Amino acid sequence: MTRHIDIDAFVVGAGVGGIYSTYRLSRMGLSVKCIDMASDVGGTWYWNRYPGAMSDTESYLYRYSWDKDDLRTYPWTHHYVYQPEILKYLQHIVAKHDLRKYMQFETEMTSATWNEDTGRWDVACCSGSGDVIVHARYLVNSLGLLSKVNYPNIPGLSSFAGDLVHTARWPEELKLEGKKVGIIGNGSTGTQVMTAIAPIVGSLTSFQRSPQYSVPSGQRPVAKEYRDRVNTTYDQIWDSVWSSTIGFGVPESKRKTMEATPEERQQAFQEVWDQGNGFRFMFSAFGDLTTDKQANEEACKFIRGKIDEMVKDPRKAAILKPKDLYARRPLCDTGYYEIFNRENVDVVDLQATPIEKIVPEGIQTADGTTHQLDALIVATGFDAIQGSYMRLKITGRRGRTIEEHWAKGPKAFGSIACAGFPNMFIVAGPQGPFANFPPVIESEINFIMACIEYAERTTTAGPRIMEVSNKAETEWIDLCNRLVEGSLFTSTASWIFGQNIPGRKPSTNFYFGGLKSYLDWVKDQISNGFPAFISE
Ligand code: NA7
Repeated sequence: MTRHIDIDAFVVGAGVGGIYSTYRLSRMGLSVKCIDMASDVGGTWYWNRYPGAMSDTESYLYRYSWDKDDLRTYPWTHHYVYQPEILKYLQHIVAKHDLRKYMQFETEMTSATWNEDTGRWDVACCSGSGDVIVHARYLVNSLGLLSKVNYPNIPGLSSFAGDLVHTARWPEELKLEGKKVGIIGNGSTGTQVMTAIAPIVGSLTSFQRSPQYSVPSGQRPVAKEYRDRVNTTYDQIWDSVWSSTIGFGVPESKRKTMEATPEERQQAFQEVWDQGNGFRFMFSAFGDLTTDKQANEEACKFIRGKIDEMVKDPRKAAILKPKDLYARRPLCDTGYYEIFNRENVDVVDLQATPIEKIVPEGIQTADGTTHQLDALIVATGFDAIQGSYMRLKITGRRGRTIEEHWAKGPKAFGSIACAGFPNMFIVAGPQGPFANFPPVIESEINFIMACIEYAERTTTAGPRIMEVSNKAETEWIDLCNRLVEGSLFTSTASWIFGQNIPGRKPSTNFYFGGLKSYLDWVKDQISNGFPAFISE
């Protein structure tokens, strides 16, 4: 029998965004429930358990800013946090703030329908303990930006007789020691997993479609003096994040690359290379690598030179060196290129010899070779942003579904609300700031909570509705489209513009105006009484 539950706010997803949303809504005094398909909290960090999984944001910023006491007291061991440590941190926050009592796991939202009569969302959920319809005034979707797994569409994939594993669904019992391992995908995930497993596998072959630029992360244990320094300057650190463009705690240079002499350029690139961190390399030495082609090519030359120095075998080095621009999500690593100096690690250039098909014993490439494998890892990423939403039936006003609303590409006003979907909010939706995720997620949730507080405050009787107008939504998308003009990121095909999914038209999925300007814009929206929302 289907149960019915009436609550004020329903949160879907118990990752970084769902946890903070649940915290805020419960502290607002609303009745709240949070569900997740997983068996515990963590979101991305619950699912991505592959060896070497880590954040590439400095540890002191890969956490919530709002628990000041916790910032100064909770331990972390390295400059970058590994997945098990992040998961533990999230579990700790949930326990510390007693949020588990609002949460239910192994429960999936299957549909959500706006009910015009009641002014509520009717949300259908299923779990092992039966089906439930939740009637909620506010629906907060925190399904994750990178959660719908993308499997490559390669003939014969399912015929593979060995272990076939996607990095985002890593089985804990998988043993790779001594095995012949192949991997498809060398993005941020692929490079991490390859670096971690190279020393333990029998052989590792990277089937590489597009080579990647990566710089050292500078991963190392955290010294006491460093932690003390962070603790005493934490307020300033967060202030600088909120007033920055990318929110990674690295300096953001305005210096023009081509105004420096060749020697100065070399020195500036070397300094950020030595300090480590992909975002530092891209944004701290010079301020125009993502907008000026000539400047960008200087950075490419520098990194290619490093690859030549690091990779001893010229054949491997030639395959590993990208030829296109340095204009994807910047990567950093803990010795990625160096693993190719090992005899048990090789790279196959799929541009020269594409994969023909997968056969039970391995991968067959166009040159007729069958690469024998015991295990095949697919590190092929996600159907980012819209992927998580398109598989659900979310129906707003007049029976219009989110699929219809997003037919020409995903869109959300300020990344948080869609026209025709009253009182529905999205965390880390389309057109959010292209910046460090934890501060972005917090910023968006703070905006969502301001909307909900406003609705709760301004209407005492009847349904409390916050519904963004079509006009405001369109203006936001137009702004995002204008901001992306001139960015070199548009020249490379990646998940950032939805181009990693075959057949998908590119769309502007991020707000490239920077975190500070997003926050200033949110402040204006709030202080002007939410002009983008239709008043009833
Ligand atoms: P990404 O960044 O989307 O990388 C996926 C990788 O998989 C990339 O190297 C792709 O090559 C490769 N790929 C995808 N499909 C294929 C096929 N069919 N054949 C060969 N190679 C393929 O995913 P990640 O998980 O690494 O990272 C996603 C984000 O998660 C990351 O930015 C972090 O923020 C966390 P391509 O470049 O498309 O040629």
